[in-house]
Amino acid sequence: MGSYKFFVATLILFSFCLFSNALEIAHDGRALKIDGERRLIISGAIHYPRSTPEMWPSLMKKAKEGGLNAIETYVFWNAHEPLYRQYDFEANLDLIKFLQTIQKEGLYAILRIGPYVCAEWNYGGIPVWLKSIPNMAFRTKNDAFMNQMKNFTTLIVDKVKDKKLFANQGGPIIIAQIENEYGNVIGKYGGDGKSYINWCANFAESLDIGVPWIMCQEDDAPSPMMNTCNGYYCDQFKPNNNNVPKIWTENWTGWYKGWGDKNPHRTAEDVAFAVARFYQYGGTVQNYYMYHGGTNFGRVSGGPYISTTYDYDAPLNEYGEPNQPKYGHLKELHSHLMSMEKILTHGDVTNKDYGRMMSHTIYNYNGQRVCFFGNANEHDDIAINFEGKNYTVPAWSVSILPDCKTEVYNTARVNTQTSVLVRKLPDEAQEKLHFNLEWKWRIEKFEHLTGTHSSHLTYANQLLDQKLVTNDTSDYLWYMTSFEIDEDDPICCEDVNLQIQNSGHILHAYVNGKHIGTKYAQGGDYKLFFERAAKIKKGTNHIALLSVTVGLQNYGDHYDNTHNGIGGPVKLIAPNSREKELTNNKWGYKVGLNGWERKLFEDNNGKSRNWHHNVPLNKKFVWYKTTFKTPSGEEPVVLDLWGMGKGTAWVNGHDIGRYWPSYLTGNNGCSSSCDYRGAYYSSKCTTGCGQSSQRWYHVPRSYLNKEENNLVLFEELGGNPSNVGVHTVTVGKAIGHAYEGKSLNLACNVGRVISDIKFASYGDPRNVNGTLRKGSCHSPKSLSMVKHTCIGKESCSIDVSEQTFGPSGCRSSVKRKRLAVEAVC
Ligand SMILES: *[C@@H]1O[C@H](CO)[C@@H](O)[C@H](O)[C@H]1NC(C)=O
Ligand SMILES: *[C@@H]1O[C@H](CO)[C@@H](O)[C@H](O)[C@H]1NC(C)=O
Ligand SMILES: *[C@@H]1O[C@H](CO)[C@@H](O)[C@H](O)[C@H]1NC(C)=O
Ligand SMILES: *[C@@H]1O[C@H](CO)[C@@H](O)[C@H](O)[C@H]1NC(C)=O
Ligand SMILES: CC(=O)N[C@H]1CO[C@H](CO)[C@@H](O)[C@@H]1O
Repeated sequence: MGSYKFFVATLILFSFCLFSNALEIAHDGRALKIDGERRLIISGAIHYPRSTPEMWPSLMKKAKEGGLNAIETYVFWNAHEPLYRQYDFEANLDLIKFLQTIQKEGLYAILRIGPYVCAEWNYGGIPVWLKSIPNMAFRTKNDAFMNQMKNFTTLIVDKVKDKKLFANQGGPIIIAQIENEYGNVIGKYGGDGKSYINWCANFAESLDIGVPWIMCQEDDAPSPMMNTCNGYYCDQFKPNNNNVPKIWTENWTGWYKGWGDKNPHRTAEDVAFAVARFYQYGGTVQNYYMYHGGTNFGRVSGGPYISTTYDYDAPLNEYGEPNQPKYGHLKELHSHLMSMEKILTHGDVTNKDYGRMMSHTIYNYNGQRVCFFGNANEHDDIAINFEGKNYTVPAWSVSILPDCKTEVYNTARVNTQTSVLVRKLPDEAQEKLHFNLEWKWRIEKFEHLTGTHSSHLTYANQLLDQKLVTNDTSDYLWYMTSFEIDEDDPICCEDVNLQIQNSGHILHAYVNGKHIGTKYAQGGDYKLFFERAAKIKKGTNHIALLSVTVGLQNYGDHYDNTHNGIGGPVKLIAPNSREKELTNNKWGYKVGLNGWERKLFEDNNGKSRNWHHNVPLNKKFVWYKTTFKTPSGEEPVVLDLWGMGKGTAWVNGHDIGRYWPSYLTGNNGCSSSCDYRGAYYSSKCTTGCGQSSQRWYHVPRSYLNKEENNLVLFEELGGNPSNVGVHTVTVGKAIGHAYEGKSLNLACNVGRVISDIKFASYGDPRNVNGTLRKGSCHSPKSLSMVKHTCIGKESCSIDVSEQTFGPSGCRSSVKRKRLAVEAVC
């Protein structure tokens, strides 16, 4: 009895402890203070709708293993409230579950509510239906907008409070954000911009969330809002107030990609340099944008023209696997920074400038010192003498010396392997199951090509903005009109040109039931000019224009007013320049396509008798379907859509996003070598010239059935499905590099072993255009030693030293011997 009572008492006490871990979040000019303690915050952005709930626990685990202590996300209003007061918080929109997953992993959360988010997200995250509210103007002193913003923001804050997810309630959220990068556009809104941002601050404060609010990229953020920095480098940033620490909310780890764009790549050395410099110069809170970029499923990508992959060259790749060496190189940096947390947040700071962009910073706390040696010179390695010892700091790098004597980390010396990913058929023996898929097809039925009289249509005597007609429920909108031509008509009955100004992003034009042309915007100009020959006849003529959007504008001042669809004028022009203008004709509007309405992408929809064999090639507006077997194992699954034109793909009814593999990148501007030195810009170090801008499409494992899956494609431009295949993504080779005194760790994907060592050299190996070569010296035992240690293992670790390899014969001018290895997985 007695012991039973004791047990109950401990249980109660224990649960009391669990629920009373409320944290007090404050800040001073130095750092965020959690329960009175100044802390370093190393955070990474992961957007919940860009992955699946099944992926979240592993993403959080890897983030934590990668040395983060916080996860940041935006909140996506138009995903949660697609229609007025109709909400969606299910599946990958389950914000609460996402925050709870963060909490379970023992991480903090940063909640950027916005609700304007930019984020390459459709329409910057604001629902299009707001536009149908009278007198609406976005992101300025406008009652209609402020009321809706208030309604949604309050809903989110209440939901989050309800589940006790703010830190002062015992939850993970330590910082929240209102608005987003408003400082970039405020000038364009005049005095109303200033009033609006003050209103945002007061409104946010009134929500009484118990943790600090930030406004990123907003120089004159009204107190107590904290201003923060976004950019590739933020070491020179000064907050809006002496009481605000130096916070970096968007450290761009790479860059996003649009249709037609090459693959962006920001080196591990350069990201590490930017981060180390930020902490060298007193920064204490930073967030990687993105830590995991993920996938733009469905129609969520903005832009326009943002691709379906949102990989971002982030530390975790699109599939949630480490992007090596970036992940590992930053992990090492984080562990050093965290080990110096107390000193960095409390120490007295002294700086010394050596000239030529070389500086050192010493933090001294009660006699304990840490040193940063920073060399921002793009060209020269610089040698300094510090307290009687010589140090060489490579160009564009920061060295960290936790005791001011021994360098433990340099941002330019990467000790993590480079993993080269390959996509392969899951099992060569099963090639048939994953490659030679058996396709059926049916045509998308067009009903209004030669007649617009239907009660289902909307009519107007003008050309309407596409998104206002569709409320953005579809990419597709038909604009249709008819007109009579009699013999006296000045343009009667010859070959004419149909000329359409300002349509975009894609236009398919039909005259009297006949397709006369398709055109899509390219090269960043989304206002298409369309002109094609057409035949006009006596009597009634019909024009049907199918206008297609590829993601709505998400950035810029007054971006919400960007016109979509056909802007006009629309004219017929006869060879002798006589014209007929149709701009103010009676136009009928039909939203969406039939196959969508009938949900042909869902499993058992569409009677099988309507699906045919003998698939046509290069035919526009075709639905294709097939089935495929689930690849065994755990490796990420992708569809290879090479051969297809443009459209949408569904797996078991899940919309995996728009596809456009036929959109190729430009031929120029790529190079096989990439110099990490010098400031990064988004076109630096790009790869994939002259190739499909996105060939591979992620299919999350949780979308797959146990054995067989349905795949449906809607093809809009014309393609050939015979190349389509189901592949898995795995590490194909691992290229490792480590300096004397460190160890070299190599690993394949979990479950795969290292099958061969192609190259190994202990000495001063070189990397020549991506190929490893022996340098001036080399231990002859290198290859056999590494083979012996690694082949047949999932991972291996080798100490880089003469003890392991024997003499290398290197001259003393080789300051730092190293080991380079190429392993085949
Ligand atoms: C768009 O949504 C708004 C808000 O629900 C509604 O008032 C409006 O009628 C819708 N527009 C169309 C064309 O459906
Ligand atoms: C949001 O608006 C709806 C009515 O449209 C109202 O019922 C609800 O209370 C509002 N929510 C807030 C938090 O103001
Ligand atoms: C450090 O470098 C200076 C200048 O290059 C050199 O004269 C000196 O001998 C070096 N000291 C040590 C300890 O290597
Ligand atoms: C490396 O590549 C560049 C350009 O691709 C080429 O000019 C150069 O000759 C290559 N260097 C070697 C050593 O192959
Ligand atoms: C000013 C600017 O370009 N901001 C961008 C920073 O990066 C994020 C993510 O890519 C974008 O959403 C912002 O527009």
